[in-house]
Amino acid sequence: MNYETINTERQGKVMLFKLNRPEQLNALNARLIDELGDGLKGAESDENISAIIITGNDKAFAAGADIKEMKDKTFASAYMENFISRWEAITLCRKPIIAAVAGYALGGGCELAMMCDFILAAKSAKFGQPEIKLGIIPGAGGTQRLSRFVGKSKAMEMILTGRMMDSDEAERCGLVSRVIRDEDLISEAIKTAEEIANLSLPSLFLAKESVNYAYNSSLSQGIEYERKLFHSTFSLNDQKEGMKAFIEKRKPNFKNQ
Ligand code: DAK
Repeated sequence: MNYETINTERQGKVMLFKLNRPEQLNALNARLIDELGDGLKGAESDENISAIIITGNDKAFAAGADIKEMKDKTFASAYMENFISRWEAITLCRKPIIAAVAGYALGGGCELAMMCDFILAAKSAKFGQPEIKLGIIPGAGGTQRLSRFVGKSKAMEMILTGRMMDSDEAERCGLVSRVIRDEDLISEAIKTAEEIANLSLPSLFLAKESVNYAYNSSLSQGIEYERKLFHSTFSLNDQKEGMKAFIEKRKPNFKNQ
């Protein structure tokens, strides 16, 4: 895959997308979002890929949507071009996606990280929704996802003041799953992605679908939905293989069936 604003790297069953607009702190312009969406669609349909990583560079995961590109938009142009739809490829991807964040993850950058399945943060990571300082509000899920991650009080404070939080605060409040030394971020993300990629892909799809359902349902609906998905796992050959391997004290050899 040859793109201008992202680099791709394949490691076994893991596909890594590295945002690549370093002079603009990886500001997310339309081209980058389109290329990332296209890359994700390719990874989704590639049966040799089972897990995905999105990362940036040492200084920035992404410092937000590209302000220079956005500044002259009008209500009509934003509304008519359906500005948000480009971002949907990220949330539609069924394969597990890890955000590996070092440096700034601001505005759309923080929203992009939150669209992934979980966030591994380098010690240097800084998260924020500073849109209010530009006279706008978050527009790619920030008010909704940040509140669900960190609760109303902290989300309100972050969104109403635009202040950033560091990686330790982000871990304390549940925005990120782990904080890792900067120099180990990518190797740790790849190791984690490889562990996931060696599991049964249909089970991973079901697990991801079930967790995501928790954000769109009441507890009782979610429990009911999970139970149905759980029952369906017994139709997989991978379930037979996983349990047989446990009893035979060997590693399972999942075939994604
Ligand atoms: N857009 C464009 N360029 C950016 C940028 C951005 N978001 N962030 C940084 N840059 C550029 C700077 O302009 C500068 O370029 P030159 O001026 O040298 O050409 C270069 O990157 C380096 O930045 P600085 O010189 O500012 O670097 P510092 O280390 O001094 O400061 C900083 C780093 C991250 C604190 C600072 O750059 C900063 O405050 N950046 C802006 C952060 C921000 O406000 N982010 C939120 C943007 S609004 C939607 C989807 C998404 C969104 C909305 C709707 N839909 C689909 C509906 C999202 C909106 C946003 O994200």
